[in-house]
Amino acid sequence: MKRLFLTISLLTLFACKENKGGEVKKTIEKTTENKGVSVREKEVGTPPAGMVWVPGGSFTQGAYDSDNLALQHEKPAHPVHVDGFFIDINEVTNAQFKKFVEATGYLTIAEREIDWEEMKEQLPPGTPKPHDSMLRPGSLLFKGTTYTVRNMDDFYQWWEWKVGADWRHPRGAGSSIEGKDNYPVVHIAYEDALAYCKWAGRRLPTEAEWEYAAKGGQLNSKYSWGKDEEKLKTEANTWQGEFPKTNTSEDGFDRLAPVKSFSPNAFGLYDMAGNVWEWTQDWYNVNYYNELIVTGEVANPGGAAHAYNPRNPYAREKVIKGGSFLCNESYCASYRNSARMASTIDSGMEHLGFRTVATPEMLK
Ligand SMILES: [Ca+2]
Ligand SMILES: [Ca+2]
Repeated sequence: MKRLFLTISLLTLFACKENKGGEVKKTIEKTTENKGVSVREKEVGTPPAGMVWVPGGSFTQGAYDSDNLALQHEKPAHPVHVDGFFIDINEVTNAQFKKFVEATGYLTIAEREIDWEEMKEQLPPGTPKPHDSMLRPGSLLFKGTTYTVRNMDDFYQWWEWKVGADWRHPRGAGSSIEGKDNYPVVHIAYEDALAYCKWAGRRLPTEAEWEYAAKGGQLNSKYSWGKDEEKLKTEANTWQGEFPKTNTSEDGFDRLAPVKSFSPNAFGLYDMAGNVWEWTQDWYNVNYYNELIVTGEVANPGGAAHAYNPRNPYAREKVIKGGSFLCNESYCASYRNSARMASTIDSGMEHLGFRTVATPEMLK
């Protein structure tokens, strides 16, 4: 485990603004922008409760040149086709996760004891052992600051390791999920999400599936609701004000919001922007988009063969999508469809959850 070092991965995402492959990307935008959603869908039957069918089609994955908020790792944009799939209309809730735990007795990673010998194998050699008081079950909480942050790379200023924080205690010991059945479950590590999927007969979306679904059929849209940046406050739970010091909560929520608090996108999907980040099944590899761009349109890409992140070389990271209640234009602006971040597979956070998908074959 390396939960304490999840935060290293955050560094990856807010640097390296250099844009490679821009000329190629322009070509792709022209060739795919009007393809639209495929109309050659076979009959797939009635979606399971809480899911909708997303018809397959081709789209441009990644950030356009015109997106001045995009980070380098959202580029180059590249053509992708995804087959149709069913997807949860909302982030998995506390009530849903509770059913799984009650049925299986599953213990999330945040609730388990920490094995330092196991943890240190995934950390840079020579990393000192944290004090024993820190090596206890817990997770990462957003604590904010009381001052204006000058060095936005130093996220330790607004995140803290909290012993006792887990999905049942989202703000640490003493907090609870009582009365919050319809809130997204958080402090869920990748392994936890996989365990839920296995029990539910589902799987996690690929990054391409997730991004395609977020667009809601508006294939050139920057946001899940379309192109209008001015609608951010009314369409998603994000952060308003000076991050991470002052959240003015103009969208109505200072932290998590119940799922479905904002309008769905055109596919009927809620909170594809903001509220909680969502796991995908793809490994995070900084070279992956550059590899895809040379092959032409790729059908159902499943992510890189292995994780690779030079800024966090000992970690095994997966791609997460959608941003959270902490996203702000001054920091990561990750409420955009193409935004992405890496998270170590054994790490949960206060703003990280998931939703599931299924193919017709999985439901037979
Ligand atoms: Ca908010
Ligand atoms: Ca979300």
